[in-house]
Amino acid sequence: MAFYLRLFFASLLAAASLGAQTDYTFSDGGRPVPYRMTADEVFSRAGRGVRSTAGSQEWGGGRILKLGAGESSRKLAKSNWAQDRKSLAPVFYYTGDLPTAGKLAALSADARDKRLANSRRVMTEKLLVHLEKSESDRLASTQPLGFENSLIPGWVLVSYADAFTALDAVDWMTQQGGFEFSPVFSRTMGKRQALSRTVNDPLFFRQWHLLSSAAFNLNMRNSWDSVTGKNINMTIVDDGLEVKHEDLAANVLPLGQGRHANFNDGDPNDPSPTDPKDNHGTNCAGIAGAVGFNTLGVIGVAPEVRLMGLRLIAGDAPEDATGRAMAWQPAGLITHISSNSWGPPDDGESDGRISSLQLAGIEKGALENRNGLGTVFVISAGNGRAEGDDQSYDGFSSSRYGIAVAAVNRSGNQSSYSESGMGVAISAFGGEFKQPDVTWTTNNMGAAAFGIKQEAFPTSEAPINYTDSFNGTSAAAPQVSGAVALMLERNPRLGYRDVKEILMRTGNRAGLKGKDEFVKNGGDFTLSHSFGAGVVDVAAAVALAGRWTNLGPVVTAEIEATGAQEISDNGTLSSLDFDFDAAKIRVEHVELTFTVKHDNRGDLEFGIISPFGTLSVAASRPEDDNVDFTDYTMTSVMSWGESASGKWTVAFLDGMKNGMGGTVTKAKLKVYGTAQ
Ligand SMILES: [Ca+2]
Ligand SMILES: [Ca+2]
Ligand SMILES: [Ca+2]
Repeated sequence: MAFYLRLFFASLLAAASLGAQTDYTFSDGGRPVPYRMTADEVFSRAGRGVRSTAGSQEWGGGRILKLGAGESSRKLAKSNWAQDRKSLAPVFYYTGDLPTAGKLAALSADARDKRLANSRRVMTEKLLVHLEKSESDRLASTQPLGFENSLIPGWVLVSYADAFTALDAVDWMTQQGGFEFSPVFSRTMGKRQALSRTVNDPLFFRQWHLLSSAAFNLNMRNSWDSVTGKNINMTIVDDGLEVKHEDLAANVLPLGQGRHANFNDGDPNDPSPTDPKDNHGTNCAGIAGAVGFNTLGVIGVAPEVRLMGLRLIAGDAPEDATGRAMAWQPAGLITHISSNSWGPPDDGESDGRISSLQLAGIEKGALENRNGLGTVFVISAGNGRAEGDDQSYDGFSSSRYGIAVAAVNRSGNQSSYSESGMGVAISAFGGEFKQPDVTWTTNNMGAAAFGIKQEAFPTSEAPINYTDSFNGTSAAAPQVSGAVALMLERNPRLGYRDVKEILMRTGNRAGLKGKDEFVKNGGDFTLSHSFGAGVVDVAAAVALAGRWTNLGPVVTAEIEATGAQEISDNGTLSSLDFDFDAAKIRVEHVELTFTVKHDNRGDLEFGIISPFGTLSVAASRPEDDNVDFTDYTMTSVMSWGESASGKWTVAFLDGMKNGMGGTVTKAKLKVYGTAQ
């Protein structure tokens, strides 16, 4: 017996010298259970008498403190007064839930923390011992305070002054031999509700676009259990960002470090609105990234995303400033997402062309930012449907570097204002004009902003600092921006085109009703000019992001037609054929660039027919009585996934008999995609 004990101590010492860990097998009511004690960690319930240490973290009702090299929790406990020692406890791990050290080291930091937290057991001041109460004097030398019967016959609960005194008893009984016992541990338990992160933001239940109980919603499901937009940076390009907002501030990157910009009036480094009526940016920011789980206000789709404010559209926006805002990526930081709820006028008569500086900014952002993976540009598709506008005429949202977002209302209808177009990629919830078919979000702080909102929306029920009156493709785009933040947290290696394709692959068409039908194209995408691929399905997009293989590099093919082609005033279709037989390309974007001479260009509609037969349409715009389109580009996503090889046809139609026809003097078709 003596020989055995000596061996036991030798192995104990060896274990202790290897990373301050000791393995035990306790008898838990008769069942052997393996544990490992870590001497370099200590649990502190109150934090009294123990300094805070780097690497410490919350666990259960207290904190796990990490000790320095050469320190041990036993020594630390003994150096504390008895009263303070009561708040401390030894830390064990249930080794049945621990992977090997190698596997543990290979996990991401978050995954490792979760594994450790779930297998962690903290000693209480009690031991469960196989003993009759009448035998209690056998433990006299361990200085127990009391004995009580446990729920297991023949086993008693022995209590000590504190958990470390109980640990001394553990060591004494181990050395003595002949005892069956186990410490009584504390552990954490998983909550079994469907969403294990409890959303405690009081206005959450009004945010119908997030609620699984709503007829139409973003299908968040359990996404927030694993992704919240952590470490993802998003610019809100708008009329300002209330950086001090009670429900945004924790997600806003600090001022004074070159992260924010103000291209309008006021401090050039502070994007806060200078006029309380400039609340649009603050509204958008809350939809994408209001702070979640803080018992305050609302919750964003990405409740831990980091926000940068770029104040650009509160006044007139210089083209170079617009370009800079698009390309924005402060030194030492990655700009993952650029959220844009604005664009050319939706009056149905503007040609929607954007400046080359703006385009260059987007191009730089998409091709160079994020170490070449590209900032993901999310852009509202436009609110001009009632004015006869069509998204195809919007050079910003239809840019091949952006993702155009259309709006759906509470009933699954295309919002009355939301434009259709050949570049619409995806949809989210913009609602309509009255409660309850509007969205809840953050508003500028204070009485002045509250008064402005109440005057505009007398039926508003939102408290000060919030609004229940936000709508439009402006509300839809930041929902997608938030979804993209969750996707990029799941898989930060996605390129900007990968994000767009994943959203389009996972869009939810169920029950949507719009001006345009859903049509299955030759690339197995079912798309509509009203909705693109449908409403964002957050859970599906995040899941697909996690198992995605990036698209290959972009390849292109282009053909320019020669000669002029008349467009008659009598409603006869004019068409041009383009022979792409040699193009071995899987299509993503198709650009049509043309010059048309016409005295009333709103008479015109345009069509692109792919070799598969998929039709992309830019509808005529009755209110556009302007003259000519000059070197003008439209972009379609409707043939995404198709093969470019074969005959493409571009059709021009003047369906308005008013004595004015026109001439096409230039037409070029360019296909972007990957090599087949
Ligand atoms: Ca909140
Ligand atoms: Ca428009
Ligand atoms: Ca005409």
